[in-house]
Amino acid sequence: VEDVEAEVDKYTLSAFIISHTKDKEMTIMMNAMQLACKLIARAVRKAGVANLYGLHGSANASGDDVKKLDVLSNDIMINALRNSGMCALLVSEEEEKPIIIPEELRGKYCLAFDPLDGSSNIDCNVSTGTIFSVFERKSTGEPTVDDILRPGTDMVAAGYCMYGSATDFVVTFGNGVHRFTLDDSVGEFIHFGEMKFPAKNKTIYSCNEGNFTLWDDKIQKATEMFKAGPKPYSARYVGSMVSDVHRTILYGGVFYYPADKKSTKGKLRVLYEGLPMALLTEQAGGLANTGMFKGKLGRIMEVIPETIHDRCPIIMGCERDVEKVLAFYKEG
Ligand code: AHM
Ligand code: MG
Repeated sequence: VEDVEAEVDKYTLSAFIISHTKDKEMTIMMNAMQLACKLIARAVRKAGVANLYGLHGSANASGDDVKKLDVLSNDIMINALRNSGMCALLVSEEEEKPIIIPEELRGKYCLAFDPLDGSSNIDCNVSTGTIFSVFERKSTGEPTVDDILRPGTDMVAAGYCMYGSATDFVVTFGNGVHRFTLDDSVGEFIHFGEMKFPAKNKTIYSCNEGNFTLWDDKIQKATEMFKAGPKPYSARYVGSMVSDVHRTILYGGVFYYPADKKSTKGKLRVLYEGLPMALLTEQAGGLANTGMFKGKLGRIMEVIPETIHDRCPIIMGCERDVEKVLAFYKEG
């Protein structure tokens, strides 16, 4: 009986947004966002098939088609958001400069996004994702980068869509994290449930340990600690931030991409990687810290990007494990 009821009572992402935000403009903008994610999901899936056929030698559609996916995803996002009529300024990982929306299509939201994060994973059929942060404009007149060079605490929404064995859309409006799964048969994201760190977090550490010798001694010691003792932590690292953060929230543990000798601010970008993932992590009950950055430890949420593609170090995950890493800094 339950199954039958589930079949006739689907809670869609659109319905969820309307009831949770009670905000018409947010609903329209997020409708554009979910449309873009569905289109990207389709393109990723199609390219995957084309690539596998290509590898098999029975078609010529490998290589190029697949490589163009990040460009295609970028165009999809920009068109959908621009045409929603709800945005003023867009920052994309794929665009050097911010996109100013023409006045006749302008709305109040400023968004930053990575249209296809982890795209180096496409060719081997590993999950990728779209990450986004949403700010509300404070100024009037012509939009400028100052409308988005703001701390994470100013975000009104953030989320990601993961293109894996299923397409998951995860979003927060600052009041918990919600997970939706794309039901291809009806083309809708269906509510799956609230997403929270588990009561009993798994012992997992997730980082690119190939950078070990470039890290500061605190991160090195923390990593050694995870591996030490009779019950060492498990190592899990996809190399696709969306997947690594998704797993971290669902199973527990810690994901870090710290600063190193070569990249003194780390690798990941503040506006469309650090901030949105920090808000989601905190809203799911975890912690998101920069580690030692600009002379202090601090919440990623409080980082103010200096430029639109600025970077910051990242340590995020369940409280237990983030605190374990930070303890090495606090000890001095
Ligand atoms: P990208 O935006 O060029 O895809 O790079 C970002 C990705 C993240 O998804 C991931 O966490 C990180 O780069 C992995 O970096 P590395 O290959 O140095 O481990
Ligand atoms: Mg990226």
